[in-house]
Amino acid sequence: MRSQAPYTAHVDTFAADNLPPTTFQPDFLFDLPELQYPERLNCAAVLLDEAIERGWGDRVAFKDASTSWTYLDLYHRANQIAGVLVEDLRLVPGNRVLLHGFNAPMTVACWFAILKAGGIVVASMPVARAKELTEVINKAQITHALLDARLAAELEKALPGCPTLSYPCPLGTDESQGLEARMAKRSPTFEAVITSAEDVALIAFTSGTTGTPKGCMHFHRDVLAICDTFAKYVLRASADDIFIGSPPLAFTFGLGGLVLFPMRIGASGVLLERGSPELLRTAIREFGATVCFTSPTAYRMMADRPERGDLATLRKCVSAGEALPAATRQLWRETTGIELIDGIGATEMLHIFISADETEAKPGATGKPIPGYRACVLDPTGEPVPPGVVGRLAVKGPTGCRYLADPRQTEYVQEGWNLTGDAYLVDEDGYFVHQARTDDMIISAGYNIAGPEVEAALLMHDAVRECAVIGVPDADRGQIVKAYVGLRNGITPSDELTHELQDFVKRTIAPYKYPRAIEFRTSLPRTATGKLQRYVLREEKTRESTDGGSQ
Ligand code: 3UK
Repeated sequence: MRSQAPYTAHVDTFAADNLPPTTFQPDFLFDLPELQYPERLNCAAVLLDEAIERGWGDRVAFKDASTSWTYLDLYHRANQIAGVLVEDLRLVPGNRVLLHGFNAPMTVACWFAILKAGGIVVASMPVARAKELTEVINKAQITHALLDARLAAELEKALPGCPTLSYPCPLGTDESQGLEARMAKRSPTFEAVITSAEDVALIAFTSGTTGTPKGCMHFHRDVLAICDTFAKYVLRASADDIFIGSPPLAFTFGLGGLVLFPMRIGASGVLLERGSPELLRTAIREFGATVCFTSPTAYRMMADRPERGDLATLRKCVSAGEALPAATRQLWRETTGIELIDGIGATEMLHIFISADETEAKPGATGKPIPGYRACVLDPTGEPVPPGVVGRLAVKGPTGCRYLADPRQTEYVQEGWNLTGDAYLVDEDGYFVHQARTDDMIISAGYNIAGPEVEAALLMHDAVRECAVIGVPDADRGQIVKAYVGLRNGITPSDELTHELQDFVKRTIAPYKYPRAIEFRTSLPRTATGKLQRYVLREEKTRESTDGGSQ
């Protein structure tokens, strides 16, 4: 019998050709009724064209400092850009398109245009440098680029090393070859390419702490699945909500929270070019935002001396990217009256898979597997551990890890489970409690110590603004716990303060976990998405000891 190849709209089959073999892919679960998607589906048409069909055309879709677009405005622009991609830039379904811009309505229009035209979106952070862009472009064999003209210099540096990229097109310029000039000649209607639900829609690159970045491939149906699980069951926002947040759209946390979730329900999103905690706090008031997506650190900083009324419009606040310390949860509740919705997500999983809404939240715990997902904690041999025992977090659901041509697939996916690289335990109530990234566990004198637990304790002290805890080599103990501490404004480092912080930790958690070394820093190394880079501190330490040894 001849087996029939599955339907695809992709003429350029690069993405499908580079999917991991089925045996290396995770199991996928579609238990929920809302996850029964049709075989043919274009997620951009569902989110945008169907919004118009539903009569949402006059509602505000996106705002930024200077623009306010209705759904109809967004629809017309996305269609014109799709026309430019196909007619001017010869895009063929399945081509990869780099989207290199700030969080802005125009970036969202480009995102929809690429998908409506059957292309695959590869979004990059505005802060990406030529080296990072080159890696991404070559890895994903990118043919087209839509980029903010202000970021053109960096891409130009990358271009000589990127033979596949033939069609870069700048936006935000009055050049005749620029996107806006080309759009003016294109129709505001565009028939979306009828993709398969299993055609690749996005290749999202991991923020990557070590090694070359990994491209995570997500299908058209995956984009809807995150709206129909986390957003529908945990966030439970409404059409009147105004979403806001700091994560870049190139980070899937931001894409979901600021674009996909509001659009799935006809709500609106505020897009900020720069999302520092101060700017975010001011923008929340200016735009009357009601739903916020940002990192634990940003919540902590926003709670620091807000002006009266600053955060008053907020209704729901989602924290992800890093573990949420209990002190930050408490501070946010005291400042705003809002119980944070913590959720662990990953680029490989597209969005959040363990969380708890504001009524179920438990301080210090992330939550439980959200509807549509299953999770467990495994020992080194792959067997589930009993409650209370720390092991490796394993998860499966409607989304999962499919690396673009990467041998690390077999590290992330084992026996059908996605292994996120996090150490977790499940407590007596069935809540999943984050311990550390598996590589951030510290082993000191035979004890396992999770760096983030020590950080959470330090953050309860009034003097501490931010901190990072790592294990550093020690002749007697193998490793000792070392804390790098940033102090709040007006507080100066001293030996007394070191002792006070050490005693404070000893009183707060099991005393053997206290930081034997403390170093004060004015800032800590973070990724473009705001995550602490503990490995940078570890490397610094290794360099110091090798340099020291050679003297
Ligand atoms: C860590 C957390 C404890 C964890 C992300 C929401 O962060 C996202 O994706 P990344 O690929 O990183 C994944 C890793 O980050 N992490 C994320 N959230 C939490 N640790 N508590 C949390 N709440 O180590 C995870 O493996 O950058 C987050 C939505 C989409 C995302 N891509």
